[in-house]
Amino acid sequence: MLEYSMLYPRTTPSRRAIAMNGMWKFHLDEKGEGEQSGWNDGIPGDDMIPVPASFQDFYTDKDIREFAGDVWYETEIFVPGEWEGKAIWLRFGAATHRAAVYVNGMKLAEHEGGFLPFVADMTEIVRYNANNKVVVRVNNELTETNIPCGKTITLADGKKMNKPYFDFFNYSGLQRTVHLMAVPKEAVYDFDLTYKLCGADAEITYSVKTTGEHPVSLTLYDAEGGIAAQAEGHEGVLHVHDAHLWQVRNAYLYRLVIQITDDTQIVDEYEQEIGIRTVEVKDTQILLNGSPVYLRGFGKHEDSDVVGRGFNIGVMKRDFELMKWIGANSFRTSHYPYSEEIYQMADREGFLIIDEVPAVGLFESMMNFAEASTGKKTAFFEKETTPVLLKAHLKAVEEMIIRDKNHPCVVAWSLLNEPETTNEAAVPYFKEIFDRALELDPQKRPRTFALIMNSRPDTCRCYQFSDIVALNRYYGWYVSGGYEIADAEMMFRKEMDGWAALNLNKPFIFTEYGADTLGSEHKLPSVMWSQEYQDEYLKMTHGVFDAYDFVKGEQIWNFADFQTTEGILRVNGNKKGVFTRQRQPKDVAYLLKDRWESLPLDYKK
Ligand code: BDP
Repeated sequence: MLEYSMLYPRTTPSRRAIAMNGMWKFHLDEKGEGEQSGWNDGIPGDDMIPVPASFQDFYTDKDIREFAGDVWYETEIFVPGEWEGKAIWLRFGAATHRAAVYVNGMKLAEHEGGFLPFVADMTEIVRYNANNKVVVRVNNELTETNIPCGKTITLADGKKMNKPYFDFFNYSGLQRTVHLMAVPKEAVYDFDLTYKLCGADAEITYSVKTTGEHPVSLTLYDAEGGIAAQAEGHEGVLHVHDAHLWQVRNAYLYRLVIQITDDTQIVDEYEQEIGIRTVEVKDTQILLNGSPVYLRGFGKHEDSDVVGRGFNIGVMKRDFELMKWIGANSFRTSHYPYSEEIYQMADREGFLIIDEVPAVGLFESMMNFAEASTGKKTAFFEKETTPVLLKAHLKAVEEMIIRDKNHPCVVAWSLLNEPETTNEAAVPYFKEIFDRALELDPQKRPRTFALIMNSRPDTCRCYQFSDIVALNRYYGWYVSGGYEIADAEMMFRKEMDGWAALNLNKPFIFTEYGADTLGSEHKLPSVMWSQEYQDEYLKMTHGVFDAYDFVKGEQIWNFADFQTTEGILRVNGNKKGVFTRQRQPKDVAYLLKDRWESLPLDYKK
């Protein structure tokens, strides 16, 4: 059990939640002196930046953009006197990658992992009817003992630099909303829901965890506000007559209200929109409410101009409009759990989400040769530090599943992206992660991970853990691109024949395929990087998907161009977007729109 509740902050008759968005004081800790110099009582300087946002892209100084180390934030928050008697929390949507929180000078919380929420409980030290000083130290250094993996090096001039083992810019800071919350001391802590469809009716089996002993009651309201079902007790069943199901791109949301009451009054009330739907894998099918679905959509990033990975409500809206326009029905939250508001929107819009934990960069590379001097290659999962990494990874899986389990949009868990799988040492590591996910999820949603190119039918030792086998494949881009594309297709089909021969009787999906393309380039006949080549590449790739019945989904890499570390393989970022970073279509968007609008939802049923 986590030491704090993961429930999304809401104002209800018994609760208060105030978003602390705005300008916060900000200071880089270049010398790593903040802790000793008492910055917990107040940070130096008078610079201010917006929260939520990544700090990197506001400044014109490259040393700031590339900064590795501690950055400090400070703000003041007024706590109303009428909140006395409640628990007072600061709830961080995320702090990337680790943080310490101080209120009125006192350290109240520390959290590791940059993409999931945590709470600092300030009840004991709060000053009511007064301003309280909030200081946050955020550290953005990459390590091999936390996810996502990378390392931090020191340059000859003494400056530190992050070296990600992954292909997205190491944006960091307070990138999601911080809330001030007042919650009753006896409160709803968590709840689980599982669904069963019985003809036209539905049964919702629930269990509610509270922090006290008073009785619990649940009321389910339909979209018109009518009462659809009621139940009493910490555990039980809500019987919904003539249930409206939550369907792909046709969402129906009920409002679940959970109350704790004593003889005279409501002790706590929490509410959340929920959708009635089942999800399961049967043979090679992915079934939603018992009917086959073929996934079409994207691997995405939280990434946009100026605010970087900061949650941007306008960009979120634009992205959903583009996904609807192009005929998508799903996306993967590559490569980390996204802001909670994005899942709320997917719940309303009926998009299916493959929810991914930030386990990326878990791969052997030239940088990771632990025993390089001896010439002996150590596989990624047999390092001395592997147990520490596993612990951080398990904790992220726990936080993600507890945070997201009640969203109807979440239909699968992606537990790693492109890990090393060809060495036997990966097997026990995978087993722990996959077992834990199954144990934590009341709905037992399918689990998956994205297989890198060299994890093939003959080399991968971990595909058996997946309920849905997810492939990231770049035949015609990283392998035999350009005029060699016919060879690429042959190799691709050969690999797919290899999977077919294994007869796994599981659905396969493509969680990545794509070609870097500059929105500025046209060339006839095509060359790699031109829009014409992106079209050609997709036509070849889709032809292969269509030839294998067990392929039950395609999520192209990437929805939009996104920022990466600079280097000779990246032209100011990764350009595999179907849309530019400014969210305008490349040619290929029209090709995808034609295809996706013509594919039936139950394609290859
Ligand atoms: C895969 C990664 C993804 C990269 C992509 C690419 O999963 O993060 O951005 O390839 O190379 O390796 O474009």
